[in-house]
Amino acid sequence: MPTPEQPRILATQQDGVLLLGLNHPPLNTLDHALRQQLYAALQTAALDPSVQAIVLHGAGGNFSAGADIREFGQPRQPPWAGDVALLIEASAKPVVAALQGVALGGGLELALAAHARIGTAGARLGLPEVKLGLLPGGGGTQRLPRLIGATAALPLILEGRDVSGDAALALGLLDAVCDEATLLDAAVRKARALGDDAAVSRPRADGEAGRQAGLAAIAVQRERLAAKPHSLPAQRLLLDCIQAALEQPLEAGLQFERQAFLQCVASPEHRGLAHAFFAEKQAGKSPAGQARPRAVQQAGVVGGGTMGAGIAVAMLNAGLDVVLIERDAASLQAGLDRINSVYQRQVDSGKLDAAARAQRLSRLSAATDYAALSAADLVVEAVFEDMDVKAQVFAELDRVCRPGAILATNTSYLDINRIARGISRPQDVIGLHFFSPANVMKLLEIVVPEQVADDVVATSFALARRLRKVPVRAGVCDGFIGNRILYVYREAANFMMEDGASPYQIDQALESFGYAMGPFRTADLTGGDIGWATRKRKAATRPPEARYVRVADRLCERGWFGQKTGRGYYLYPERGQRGRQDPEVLAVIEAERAERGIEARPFKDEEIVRRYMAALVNEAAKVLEDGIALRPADIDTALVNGYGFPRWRGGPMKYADDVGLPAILADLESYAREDAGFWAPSELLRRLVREGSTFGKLNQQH
Ligand code: 3H9
Repeated sequence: MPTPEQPRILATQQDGVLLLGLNHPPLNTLDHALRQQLYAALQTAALDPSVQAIVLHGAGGNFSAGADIREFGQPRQPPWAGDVALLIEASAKPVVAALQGVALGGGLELALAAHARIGTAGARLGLPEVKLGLLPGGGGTQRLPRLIGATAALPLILEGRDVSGDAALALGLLDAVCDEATLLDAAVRKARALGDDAAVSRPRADGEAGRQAGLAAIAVQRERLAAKPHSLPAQRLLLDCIQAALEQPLEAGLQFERQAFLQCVASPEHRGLAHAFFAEKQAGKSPAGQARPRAVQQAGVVGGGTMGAGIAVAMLNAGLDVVLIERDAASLQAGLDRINSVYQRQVDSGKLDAAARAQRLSRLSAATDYAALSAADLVVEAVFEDMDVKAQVFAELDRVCRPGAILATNTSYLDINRIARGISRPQDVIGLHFFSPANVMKLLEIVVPEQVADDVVATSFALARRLRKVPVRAGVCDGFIGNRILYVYREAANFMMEDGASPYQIDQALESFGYAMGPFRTADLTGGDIGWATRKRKAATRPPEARYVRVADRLCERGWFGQKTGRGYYLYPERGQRGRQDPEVLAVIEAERAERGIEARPFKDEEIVRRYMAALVNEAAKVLEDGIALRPADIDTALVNGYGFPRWRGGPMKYADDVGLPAILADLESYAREDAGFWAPSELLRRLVREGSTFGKLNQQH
């Protein structure tokens, strides 16, 4: 409960207009205390003859980020956000919502119940509940379609997308837009102007034609969801709710929505998505304590290949000035062409307008001389993955960059400690491991070498936020967090393939588990040559007794690198099409088995998933044990955002807790009877099982 010094509602009066400020910083989430106090304030206002109208606003720059997600795991306490919304809607005195900062979820639902809405142009309005496996439970599925029409409301609710104040005005979601300084005055004027007309019931935005269009749009979405291997219960239920909004009176629709919301709150998908949300928040906090980030405005990118170009675009999009460096004029032009073509595709698809592209490109410059980096605050090296090449680049950077500039490498596996030790300022060297395409993929592994300064780590986390990336701190080892774990569970898939499961069955089993693509389909997409290079690199350090499956090498030797060569594990007769099974690949696998004397055995899909997950979780536990990842939530965040792990399962560590760590350990122990080296259970996993603990409890220790 709030102390008397920290009321959740700040009430002031301005000439008969009562201003009620939501006051639960920083985001004014609608926790129980806030709902209770707001409900009471509205009841009092109804009876107070000095109050003629009410303005609802948010203190501290935000209206509200919606319900307090942490409360969903606890017993529900009235009043609900929906009850408060009903009171607002039924108020005989006009209520105007003044929106700035975020107005999301339950926050926007309160505003939807008001008699008018005024917002700032930059406000972010939306119903993002679906991203948490929920649906708007405070009347949003009923009031938004009534206000702006079902066809416009449907994508906003189904995708959980937010819109700016300007866009909301165009949709009819806001009645007016103004700047922050005048927001409250404008809302007060509006509340007075509404006078006694406020309580008059509002007509639906849709006529009969709109209603039919809405029903048709719902039918299309139902078909789309039915065709997906996995959709959230919330996605199906919210369509039912919007349909109810078109077919039933408000009161019945609200009842329907409340039941659907309760179903979503109880779903494992909600628990998984809420876990992923909080895991990201935890992972995103800089481990460098109070260290203050260095200022970054000018960035350099060395190397204009696919990765470097993507990094440059990400930085330009975030408002940074970028200098691109390449070794010669032709390579530089190729790099610039790549950047231009990324933007061209965005303009062609309508995601970006030509003026915004021009603005971003105006901050890009290019050079073949490293001296152009002399004023850079941060440089990211994205050249060929070779220690000697990288060492040369860092020697150049050491020579030309100003003192205090941050020197980052985008290597995926090289020893960053060695790179740092090779120059005169190891404290400024850090790993920024982007994922391809770097302007799209969310994950950013921030790899911290031994000598790095705290403020360099803090700057990297601040930069990630600016680039809208999801950062995870990683220690230095071959593959850091994600690629190190990936290598092991891919091996488990290879073993199963050699032992009798086809790559197609393995993909299908893991796609049913929730991956958008199974491991072999993914290998075809990324290019078989990439994995081939990794395997060649690791060959020297692979223990001679370790099992090694040669199928992938056999395909690469034939030039079958996947989609880009028209065949890999699958056949791709036409570009962009989903691959077809290839009998010749099955013959290659059969030949390998014959050579090794392996008799194929049948696999059930369930066993495929269990082995894959046991390998993944076991290596993840070793990554924790070695201090490469700080906490299980960081691994969940990395695997969900960079490796396609189904988000609605929360992440592999959450999955392991859900299945039960003793069950995972028992699987490992039984598989270890076949191959004691590969399946050796991690010490951490054994300890957690002994202590009856979980990865979730480990998270709480941080
Ligand atoms: C809902 O409304 C259901 C209703 O329909 C029905 C009701 C019946 N709850 O992200 P940040 C925490 S469902 C609890 O770093 P930003 C966050 O964990 C809700 N906590 O700030 C962090 O805590 P900590 C629908 C929340 O400026 C701190 O606040 N709403 C919530 O980068 C700062 O967060 C949503 O889904 C919450 N709702 O981004 C919005 N929101 O410091 C979810 C945040 O301890 N929130 N926290 O780590 C967001 O998307 C972003 O937080 C937001 C601000 C964009 C708002």
